[in-house]
Amino acid sequence: MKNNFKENFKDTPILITGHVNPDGDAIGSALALKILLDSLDIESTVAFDVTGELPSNLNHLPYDLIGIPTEDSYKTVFVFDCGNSSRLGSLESIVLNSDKIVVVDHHIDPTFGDLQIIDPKAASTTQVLYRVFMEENIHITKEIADCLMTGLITDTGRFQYSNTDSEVFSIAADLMTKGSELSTISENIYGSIELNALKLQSKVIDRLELDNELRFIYSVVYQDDYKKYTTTPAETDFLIDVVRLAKESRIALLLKEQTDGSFKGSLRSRTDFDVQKLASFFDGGGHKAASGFSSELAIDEIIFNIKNEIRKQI
Ligand SMILES: [Mn+2]
Repeated sequence: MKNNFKENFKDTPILITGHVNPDGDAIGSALALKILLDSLDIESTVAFDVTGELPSNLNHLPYDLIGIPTEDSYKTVFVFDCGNSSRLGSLESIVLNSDKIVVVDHHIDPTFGDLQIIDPKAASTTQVLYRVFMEENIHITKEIADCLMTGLITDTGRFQYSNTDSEVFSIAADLMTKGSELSTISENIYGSIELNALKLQSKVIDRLELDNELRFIYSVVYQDDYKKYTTTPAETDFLIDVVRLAKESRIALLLKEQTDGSFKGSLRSRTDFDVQKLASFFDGGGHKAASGFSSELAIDEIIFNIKNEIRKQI
């Protein structure tokens, strides 16, 4: 992977972004680059399309470095963790109108970008970015290490998903050597859930439906739930991990109703079953073990289609 990454820092202003409602991997990679560019006195803006607030369990990251785009187009755009430009949301046109797009990712075949630095086998985008930094002899400070570590932790489910290989541990070990506080970050991400969101978990468990034959389990969060429990979608990302706990299941789905009545689905696999294929039925994407999609269908229709697609795979 010889890409002279630093060459792309020359043409400013620079925009740094990632997928809508960014997760730890997208925010972690974006802020790692932002910290680096700041240290080099290179002008850049980090921005995302976010519905509501950024998740509080990632607020160990320097959220204050995130801004809003001030231009209609940029000389250079860095896009992280985003396999399809439509996943940029409201920033899509700014990105596509910009002179040069550099995509750093671990999704399969990103459909856009002038320069693609991609490894679909990598566990996280921060892993891909870490390799680039190492190749280019970029000094990884403690702050950068914490950002890279965050993506590594969240995309491997705390080093538990099947994408956790020895390189992941080598990188994590090196980031710790550079000062990254693994346990503090993990505690914030997984051990600090808003009480109201935690109470909503009981509702999600109540609604669990298991298909024994397909070993498929799912549950739903409605817009009304956020009101009733005084919480927000950003605080409830952990709920899919509750759904996927059921021993009887191998495929887990959590549907979250959106403000317009459509649904966002999060899929997880507990075996080598490929949930990306299920997500792609709805034009969604992600990875073998964790994928997502959006749909305007009713819940019954979504479930009917998912079950059909599962049957095709087994
Ligand atoms: Mn990712």
